Amino acid sequence: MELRTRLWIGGEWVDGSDRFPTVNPATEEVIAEIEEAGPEEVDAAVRSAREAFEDPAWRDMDPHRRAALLWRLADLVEENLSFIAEIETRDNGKPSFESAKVDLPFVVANFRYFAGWADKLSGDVIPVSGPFLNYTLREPIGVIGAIVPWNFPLNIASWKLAPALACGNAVILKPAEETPLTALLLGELALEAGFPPGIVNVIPGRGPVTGQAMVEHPGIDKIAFTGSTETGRIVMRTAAGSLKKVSLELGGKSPNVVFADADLEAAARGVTTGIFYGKGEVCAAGSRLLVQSSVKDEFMERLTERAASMTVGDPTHPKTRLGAIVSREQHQRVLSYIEAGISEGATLRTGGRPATVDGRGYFVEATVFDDVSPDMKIAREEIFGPVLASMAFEDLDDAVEQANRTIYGLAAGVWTRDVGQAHRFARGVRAGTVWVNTYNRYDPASPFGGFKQSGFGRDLGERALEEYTQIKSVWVALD
Ligand code: TXE
Repeated sequence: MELRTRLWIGGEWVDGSDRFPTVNPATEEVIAEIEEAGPEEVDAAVRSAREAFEDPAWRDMDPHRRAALLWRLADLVEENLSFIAEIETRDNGKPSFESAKVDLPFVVANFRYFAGWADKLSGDVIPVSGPFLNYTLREPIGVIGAIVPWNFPLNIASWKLAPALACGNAVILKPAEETPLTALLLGELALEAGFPPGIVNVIPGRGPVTGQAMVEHPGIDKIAFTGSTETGRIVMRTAAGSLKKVSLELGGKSPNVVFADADLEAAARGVTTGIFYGKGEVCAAGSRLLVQSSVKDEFMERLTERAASMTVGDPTHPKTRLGAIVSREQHQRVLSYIEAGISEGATLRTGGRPATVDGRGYFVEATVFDDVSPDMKIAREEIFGPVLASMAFEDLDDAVEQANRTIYGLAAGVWTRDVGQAHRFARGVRAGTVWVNTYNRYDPASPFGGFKQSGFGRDLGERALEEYTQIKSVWVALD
């Protein structure tokens, strides 16, 4: 494979109407100039996807053949894994460990999981009144516009692509402008796997240009979006123009709750990875720590020690666990939140400063704030960086109340040895995923998505099939 920089439409590399640079955030060097899809190219991608979707070669393809293509795509990602992982790390700044050992293997597993669904989509036979047979067909929606963010570029792309293809749709994928490189490789691999040209199109571009044109385009039947809550609102508003379907996986401010009876060492480990994995650029990051007051001091000591030992490093080094923040802009944003934390009176336990490797790069130290109060910015807003806001709670009711004191509802973690307490917390917290004595667990089979302003619709698992199919009810008179 080689680096690609042009638009992938109808199984061909084509030029865009503009260009933008993609930068390696660890070195500040431009990796490549990328072609950008303007409204004209978006239109070309829609035509190509629509034609491919209507073509009997795809429409009438045996479902188990679709399964075989998805399985082949998984194999191709796996065969090229080290190259793709290297590109992901250069484009995003995440450690090679994460790209090669976690993110990309998940992509492979995800395509395999949804390959298994391709020939198992069925409708129902419904007992209705009168001499009628009523049954449902589960049909693809049509052309899916997948708009994905920069934190897990290929991973989240596969969350949309795999179920969309398993259900027989055509896809136009727009990667984030910060990280367009691996999505382009995926487009090429889809053709090699045997998907007809036009079934997978990849069109990089900036959100307000390419993304906006996609959401406005009447030829796209559904937008599957992952990104910020703010942009999610714009997407939903714009999609109303053509009444296209929308699913939104948005931001979070997820609580990680440590009870006094927890295995505190395991909890300290879990809270550390919960906030610092992926540099904290994780929608489900455990960015609000709630610790029961009786063990607060002891726990904060353990945690601070762990955080302080997480030094930033060259993302390509196999031992690095804290990489570079994705872009200069995001770097500034994270630092401004740290300033807000300090000026609003939180106690800075460790970190808090920008860092570089060999004098370059957009790094930030692993940062832990203590004595945070709920009205502070760092307790309320999604920072999307390696910054933890810690608070105390008294009992279960207080923990649930504080955990829910947010506009978001993506995920939550709870650490306790009391089984009843764990389940009561899981019931009480308003979040789409709850982790008990663990954090950041994902599996292609388990649904993921938000409550409240973290969005709606579910990625992954059987539930994702509902996002990419529509139900047709067929009535047959029997007399
Ligand atoms: O996100 P955007 P940004 C949060 C996080 C971060 C902040 C800003 O807090 O600091 O958002 O990041 C496309 N029409 N998250 O600005 O804008 C865009 O090109 C259509 C959380 O990068 O949401 C990209 O492909 N599309 C989040 C995608 O939306 C538009 C992940 C996400 O970018 C568009 C990322 C428009 N008008 C950021 N404007 C998570 N929950 O995982 C932008 N886009």
